[in-house]
Amino acid sequence: MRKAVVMRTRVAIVGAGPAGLLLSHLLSRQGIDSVVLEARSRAHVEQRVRAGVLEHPTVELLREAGLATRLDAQGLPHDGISLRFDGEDHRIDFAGLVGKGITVYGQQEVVKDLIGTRLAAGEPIEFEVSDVVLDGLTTDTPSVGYTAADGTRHVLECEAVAGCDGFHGVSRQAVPDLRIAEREYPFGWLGVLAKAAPTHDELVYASHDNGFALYSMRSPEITRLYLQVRPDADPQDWSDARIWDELGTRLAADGFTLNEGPFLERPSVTGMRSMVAEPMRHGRLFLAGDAAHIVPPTGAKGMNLAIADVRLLADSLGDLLLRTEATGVDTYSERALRRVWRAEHFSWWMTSMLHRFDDDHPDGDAFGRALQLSQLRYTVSSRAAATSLAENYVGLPHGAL
Ligand code: RFL
Ligand code: PHB
Repeated sequence: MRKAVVMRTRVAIVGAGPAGLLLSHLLSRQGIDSVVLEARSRAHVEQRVRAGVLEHPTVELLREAGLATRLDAQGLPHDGISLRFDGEDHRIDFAGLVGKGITVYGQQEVVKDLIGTRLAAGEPIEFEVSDVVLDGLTTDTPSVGYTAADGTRHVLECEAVAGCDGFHGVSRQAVPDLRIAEREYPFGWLGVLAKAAPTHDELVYASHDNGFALYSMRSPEITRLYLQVRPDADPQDWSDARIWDELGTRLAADGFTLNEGPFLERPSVTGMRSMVAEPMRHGRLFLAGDAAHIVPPTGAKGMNLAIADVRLLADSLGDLLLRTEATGVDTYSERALRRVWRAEHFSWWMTSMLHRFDDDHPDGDAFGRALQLSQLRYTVSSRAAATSLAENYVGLPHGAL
């Protein structure tokens, strides 16, 4: 066998999603070099349509880190959302309740901004790597082996490894005695991106007897829509006409019209789960983002949590690698998990309140439905309850918990 090419960096980062890319940027601003290893191609990671909502603290961080030129020009600031039920809209006025808002800006745009910034600074990203193997994690000199796109084997020697490789990555498996808490939901989301001008300025979360629907957008020309479907639903069973028809039914409200338009990509179905893996650290390996936790998308928290994790991690690694101060890394998992569990609760709560459970599900009986409706009515009519939703949705300040 040919010998592996040995290289050195301070931090090896596995995964070029929002977590891995932002971590490399925040480290580089502290003068700490890192190498990002990504299994997929650049085109793939830049085109993957995912999250769309940036919390207030996420936007602040991206601005502070010098990453917000396009975000400030093209992001859509929103001051509230609507909860729609019984055919009526109930606005949650974020600005009035908590004095902050959110910004609608696609995750893949954040990813493009991060990749562009990194490459412009001459800091490479290794795309299309395979067979990633983590080694020596309980020593001060861990390493990451991988096969590069050209088939050559490499070993990256480093001082810390960041597992930012998402839910399907390899890093989580490298933590022994991992405790996993999880919940699967009996639904999925069918998501579509339509070339159609949004007819409503803010997101609409609609609870309907046929199931949940979400009205979102990406730009003044593009609408993003989701329908609750069965978790095993086959997108082939959902013709364009059926999707528009169902969206029209679930989103119906006085004075609301839905602009239809061609889909920009094939509709896809995402299953919904909650998962938290603890601890988020093993020796010199640190997990961040979807590698350590998953939330159902109803609270719009996944990417925001990934970003909150790496902010903590970048500061903690700075302390360790520049000042030989280990308190930050020693408490990273515990501090990150406080925000993770808050987001888990909020996402579970929004999901349980808004989705339709099947009749034979324990929460789908008459009692369960009446509780959902009662919670919706309370949330939109009590200032205290609406404020709690608003505070969680716009995002608690980093470090608040
Ligand atoms: P990512 O984005 O999955 O990135 C992980 C990267 O690691 C790569 N990878 C590997 N690389 C090297 N070697 C290996 N062995 C590897 N295995 C995997 C992968 O190719 C990938 O590039 O994780 P990260 O960075 O932690 O970011 C998390 C977010 O992507 C995720 O939480 C959000 O997209 C979730 N999410 C939402 N989050 C929000 O904050 N607001 C939203 O409005 C929102 N809506 C959503 C969502 C996710 C959705 N889907 C499709 C799951 C809506 C949907 C429909
Ligand atoms: C989106 O625009 O993709 C989006 C918005 C809010 C969510 C989930 C997804 O809760």
